[in-house]
Amino acid sequence: MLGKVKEKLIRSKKKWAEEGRLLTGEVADPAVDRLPPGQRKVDQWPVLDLGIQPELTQDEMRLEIDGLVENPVTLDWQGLHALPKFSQTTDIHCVTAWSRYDNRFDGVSVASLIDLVKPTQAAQFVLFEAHDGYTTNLSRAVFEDETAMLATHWEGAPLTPDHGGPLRVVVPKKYFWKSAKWVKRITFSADDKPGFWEVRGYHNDGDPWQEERYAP
Ligand SMILES: Nc1nc2c(c(=O)[nH]1)N[C@H]1C(S)=C(S)[C@@H](COP(=O)(O)O)O[C@H]1N2
Ligand SMILES: [Mo]
Repeated sequence: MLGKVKEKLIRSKKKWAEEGRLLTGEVADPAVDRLPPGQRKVDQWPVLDLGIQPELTQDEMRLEIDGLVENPVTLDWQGLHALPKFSQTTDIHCVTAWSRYDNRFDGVSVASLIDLVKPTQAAQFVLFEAHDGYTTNLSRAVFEDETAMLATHWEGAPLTPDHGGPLRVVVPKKYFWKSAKWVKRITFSADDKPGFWEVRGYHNDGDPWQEERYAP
Protein backbone atom coordinates (compact mmCIF):
# COMPACT_ATOMS: atom_id res chain seq x y z
CA MET A 1 0.00 0.00 0.00
CA LEU A 2 1.08 3.54 -0.67
CA GLY A 3 1.44 5.86 2.30
CA LYS A 4 -0.42 5.55 5.55
CA VAL A 5 -3.94 4.24 5.92
CA LYS A 6 -6.35 5.64 8.47
CA GLU A 7 -6.00 2.88 11.06
CA LYS A 8 -8.45 4.62 13.38
CA LEU A 9 -11.15 4.74 10.73
CA ILE A 10 -10.61 1.07 9.91
CA ARG A 11 -10.85 0.13 13.61
CA SER A 12 -14.02 2.11 14.12
CA LYS A 13 -15.70 0.71 11.02
CA LYS A 14 -14.78 -2.82 12.14
CA LYS A 15 -16.40 -2.01 15.47
CA TRP A 16 -19.55 -0.79 13.71
CA ALA A 17 -19.82 -4.22 12.10
CA GLU A 18 -19.28 -6.03 15.40
CA GLU A 19 -21.92 -3.93 17.13
CA GLY A 20 -24.36 -3.89 14.22
CA ARG A 21 -24.44 -0.08 14.31
CA LEU A 22 -27.21 1.66 12.32
CA LEU A 23 -29.21 -1.54 11.79
CA THR A 24 -32.96 -0.93 11.68
CA GLY A 25 -33.99 -4.51 10.89
CA GLU A 26 -36.17 -3.19 8.08
CA VAL A 27 -36.18 -3.76 4.37
CA ALA A 28 -37.36 -1.42 1.63
CA ASP A 29 -38.46 -1.77 -1.97
CA PRO A 30 -36.60 0.30 -4.56
CA ALA A 31 -39.73 0.23 -6.76
CA VAL A 32 -41.61 2.20 -4.10
CA ASP A 33 -39.06 3.78 -1.76
CA ARG A 34 -36.28 6.17 -2.58
CA LEU A 35 -34.28 5.83 0.64
CA PRO A 36 -33.05 2.40 1.83
CA PRO A 37 -33.60 1.57 5.54
CA GLY A 38 -31.46 3.52 8.02
CA GLN A 39 -30.15 5.93 5.37
CA ARG A 40 -30.36 9.72 5.29
CA LYS A 41 -30.13 11.98 2.27
CA VAL A 42 -27.16 14.32 1.91
CA ASP A 43 -26.64 17.13 -0.56
CA GLN A 44 -22.85 17.32 -0.66
CA TRP A 45 -20.94 14.28 -1.91
CA PRO A 46 -18.83 12.94 1.00
CA VAL A 47 -15.36 11.46 0.43
CA LEU A 48 -14.73 8.05 1.99
CA ASP A 49 -11.62 5.95 1.64
CA LEU A 50 -8.67 4.55 3.57
CA GLY A 51 -6.87 7.88 3.48
CA ILE A 52 -4.63 7.25 0.52
CA GLN A 53 -5.69 9.14 -2.57
CA PRO A 54 -3.54 8.19 -5.55
CA GLU A 55 -3.11 10.98 -8.09
CA LEU A 56 -3.06 9.44 -11.52
CA THR A 57 -3.34 11.35 -14.76
CA GLN A 58 -5.52 10.15 -17.61
CA ASP A 59 -2.30 9.32 -19.49
CA GLU A 60 -0.96 7.23 -16.63
CA MET A 61 -4.10 5.24 -16.00
CA ARG A 62 -4.27 1.59 -17.02
CA LEU A 63 -7.04 -0.90 -16.40
CA GLU A 64 -6.17 -4.55 -16.49
CA ILE A 65 -8.98 -7.06 -17.00
CA ASP A 66 -7.85 -10.63 -16.53
CA GLY A 67 -8.58 -14.01 -14.98
CA LEU A 68 -11.12 -16.33 -16.58
CA VAL A 69 -11.63 -14.36 -19.79
CA GLU A 70 -11.02 -15.31 -23.42
CA ASN A 71 -9.46 -11.95 -24.20
CA PRO A 72 -7.52 -10.35 -21.32
CA VAL A 73 -6.86 -6.66 -21.96
CA THR A 74 -5.03 -3.69 -20.55
CA LEU A 75 -6.94 -0.53 -21.40
CA ASP A 76 -5.42 2.91 -21.39
CA TRP A 77 -7.45 6.13 -21.48
CA GLN A 78 -7.78 5.98 -25.27
CA GLY A 79 -8.71 2.32 -25.28
CA LEU A 80 -11.36 2.99 -22.70
CA HIS A 81 -12.84 5.82 -24.71
CA ALA A 82 -12.90 3.69 -27.85
CA LEU A 83 -15.69 1.73 -26.14
CA PRO A 84 -19.31 2.85 -26.47
CA LYS A 85 -20.24 5.67 -24.09
CA PHE A 86 -22.63 5.06 -21.23
CA SER A 87 -24.32 7.61 -18.98
CA GLN A 88 -26.81 7.45 -16.16
CA THR A 89 -28.20 9.52 -13.32
CA THR A 90 -28.41 7.42 -10.19
CA ASP A 91 -28.62 7.43 -6.40
CA ILE A 92 -25.70 6.18 -4.28
CA HIS A 93 -25.86 4.71 -0.78
CA CYS A 94 -22.92 4.46 1.63
CA VAL A 95 -23.04 2.01 4.54
CA THR A 96 -22.14 4.88 6.91
CA ALA A 97 -25.77 5.95 6.27
CA TRP A 98 -25.53 8.72 3.71
CA SER A 99 -27.37 8.54 0.41
CA ARG A 100 -26.98 11.00 -2.41
CA TYR A 101 -29.61 11.34 -5.12
CA ASP A 102 -29.27 12.00 -8.85
CA ASN A 103 -25.58 11.64 -9.54
CA ARG A 104 -24.85 11.90 -13.22
CA PHE A 105 -22.03 9.55 -14.21
CA ASP A 106 -20.48 9.11 -17.65
CA GLY A 107 -18.14 6.35 -18.70
CA VAL A 108 -18.52 2.89 -20.13
CA SER A 109 -20.99 0.16 -19.33
CA VAL A 110 -19.97 -3.18 -17.91
CA ALA A 111 -21.81 -4.74 -20.86
CA SER A 112 -19.26 -3.35 -23.31
CA LEU A 113 -16.36 -4.54 -21.14
CA ILE A 114 -17.92 -8.00 -21.07
CA ASP A 115 -18.25 -7.98 -24.88
CA LEU A 116 -14.58 -7.09 -25.11
CA VAL A 117 -13.02 -9.56 -22.67
CA LYS A 118 -15.52 -12.43 -22.94
CA PRO A 119 -15.51 -14.07 -19.51
CA THR A 120 -15.71 -17.87 -19.62
CA GLN A 121 -18.67 -19.78 -18.21
CA ALA A 122 -16.69 -20.68 -15.11
CA ALA A 123 -16.17 -17.00 -14.27
CA GLN A 124 -18.81 -16.45 -11.59
CA PHE A 125 -17.06 -13.85 -9.41
CA VAL A 126 -15.22 -10.59 -9.89
CA LEU A 127 -12.50 -9.02 -7.78
CA PHE A 128 -11.58 -5.33 -8.04
CA GLU A 129 -8.16 -4.02 -7.07
CA ALA A 130 -7.40 -0.34 -6.71
CA HIS A 131 -4.28 1.81 -6.63
CA ASP A 132 -4.60 2.48 -2.89
CA GLY A 133 -4.45 -1.24 -2.11
CA TYR A 134 -8.23 -1.49 -1.63
CA THR A 135 -10.11 -4.50 -2.91
CA THR A 136 -13.78 -5.46 -3.15
CA ASN A 137 -15.72 -8.34 -4.68
CA LEU A 138 -18.99 -8.93 -6.50
CA SER A 139 -20.75 -11.85 -8.10
CA ARG A 140 -20.54 -11.74 -11.88
CA ALA A 141 -24.35 -11.45 -12.07
CA VAL A 142 -24.34 -8.29 -9.97
CA PHE A 143 -21.45 -6.81 -11.95
CA GLU A 144 -23.35 -7.51 -15.17
CA ASP A 145 -26.38 -5.56 -13.99
CA GLU A 146 -27.27 -2.92 -16.57
CA THR A 147 -26.65 -0.13 -14.04
CA ALA A 148 -23.06 -1.13 -13.27
CA MET A 149 -20.41 0.94 -15.00
CA LEU A 150 -16.90 2.32 -15.03
CA ALA A 151 -17.15 6.05 -14.53
CA THR A 152 -14.78 8.74 -15.77
CA HIS A 153 -17.05 11.78 -15.26
CA TRP A 154 -19.43 13.12 -12.64
CA GLU A 155 -21.84 15.94 -13.44
CA GLY A 156 -20.12 16.46 -16.77
CA ALA A 157 -16.61 16.99 -15.38
CA PRO A 158 -13.76 14.47 -15.02
CA LEU A 159 -13.99 12.59 -11.71
CA THR A 160 -11.72 14.33 -9.23
CA PRO A 161 -8.91 12.31 -7.57
CA ASP A 162 -10.69 12.25 -4.20
CA HIS A 163 -13.72 10.54 -5.77
CA GLY A 164 -11.59 7.97 -7.60
CA GLY A 165 -10.61 9.75 -10.80
CA PRO A 166 -9.56 9.17 -13.45
CA LEU A 167 -11.51 5.88 -13.31
CA ARG A 168 -13.76 4.22 -10.76
CA VAL A 169 -16.40 1.54 -10.60
CA VAL A 170 -20.04 2.53 -9.92
CA VAL A 171 -22.45 -0.21 -8.85
CA PRO A 172 -25.49 1.77 -7.69
CA LYS A 173 -27.57 -1.19 -6.50
CA LYS A 174 -25.06 -2.07 -3.75
CA TYR A 175 -23.63 -0.09 -0.84
CA PHE A 176 -20.98 2.21 -2.20
CA TRP A 177 -18.02 0.33 -0.68
CA LYS A 178 -18.56 -2.12 -3.58
CA SER A 179 -17.67 0.66 -6.04
CA ALA A 180 -13.87 0.73 -6.19
CA LYS A 181 -12.23 4.11 -6.72
CA TRP A 182 -8.93 4.29 -8.71
CA VAL A 183 -9.62 0.82 -10.09
CA LYS A 184 -6.57 -0.79 -11.68
CA ARG A 185 -7.50 -4.44 -12.08
CA ILE A 186 -10.68 -6.46 -12.57
CA THR A 187 -10.24 -10.22 -12.27
CA PHE A 188 -12.86 -12.79 -13.22
CA SER A 189 -12.69 -15.98 -11.22
CA ALA A 190 -14.47 -19.22 -10.38
CA ASP A 191 -14.10 -18.51 -6.66
CA ASP A 192 -15.32 -15.61 -4.59
CA LYS A 193 -12.58 -13.67 -2.83
CA PRO A 194 -13.82 -11.29 -0.12
CA GLY A 195 -12.35 -7.80 -0.31
CA PHE A 196 -11.07 -5.23 2.18
CA TRP A 197 -14.32 -4.56 4.07
CA GLU A 198 -15.79 -7.99 3.39
CA VAL A 199 -13.04 -9.56 5.53
CA ARG A 200 -13.66 -6.94 8.24
CA GLY A 201 -17.23 -7.80 9.10
CA TYR A 202 -19.09 -6.27 6.16
CA HIS A 203 -21.70 -8.21 4.21
CA ASN A 204 -20.52 -10.09 1.15
CA ASP A 205 -23.45 -8.88 -0.98
CA GLY A 206 -24.13 -5.39 0.45
CA ASP A 207 -27.69 -4.81 -0.81
CA PRO A 208 -28.88 -1.55 0.82
CA TRP A 209 -32.57 -2.43 0.28
CA GLN A 210 -32.13 -5.58 2.36
CA GLU A 211 -29.93 -3.65 4.77
CA GLU A 212 -27.03 -6.03 4.18
CA ARG A 213 -24.56 -3.86 6.07
CA TYR A 214 -22.69 -6.51 8.03
CA ALA A 215 -21.94 -10.20 7.70
CA PRO A 216 -24.71 -12.25 9.33
N1 LIG B 1 -10.02 2.34 -3.92
C1 LIG B 1 -10.95 2.57 -3.00
N2 LIG B 1 -12.23 2.53 -3.37
C2 LIG B 1 -13.20 2.76 -2.47
C3 LIG B 1 -12.90 3.01 -1.11
C4 LIG B 1 -11.52 3.03 -0.74
O1 LIG B 1 -11.14 3.23 0.43
N3 LIG B 1 -10.58 2.81 -1.72
N4 LIG B 1 -13.91 3.25 -0.20
C5 LIG B 1 -15.24 2.77 -0.57
C6 LIG B 1 -16.28 3.35 0.28
S1 LIG B 1 -16.42 2.74 1.85
C7 LIG B 1 -17.17 4.26 -0.22
S2 LIG B 1 -18.52 4.78 0.67
C8 LIG B 1 -16.98 4.88 -1.55
C9 LIG B 1 -16.85 6.37 -1.37
O2 LIG B 1 -16.69 7.02 -2.61
P1 LIG B 1 -16.59 8.60 -2.57
O3 LIG B 1 -15.41 8.96 -1.72
O4 LIG B 1 -16.45 9.02 -3.98
O5 LIG B 1 -17.88 9.07 -1.94
O6 LIG B 1 -15.82 4.42 -2.20
C10 LIG B 1 -15.58 3.05 -2.03
N5 LIG B 1 -14.47 2.70 -2.88
MO1 LIG C 1 -18.54 3.54 2.59
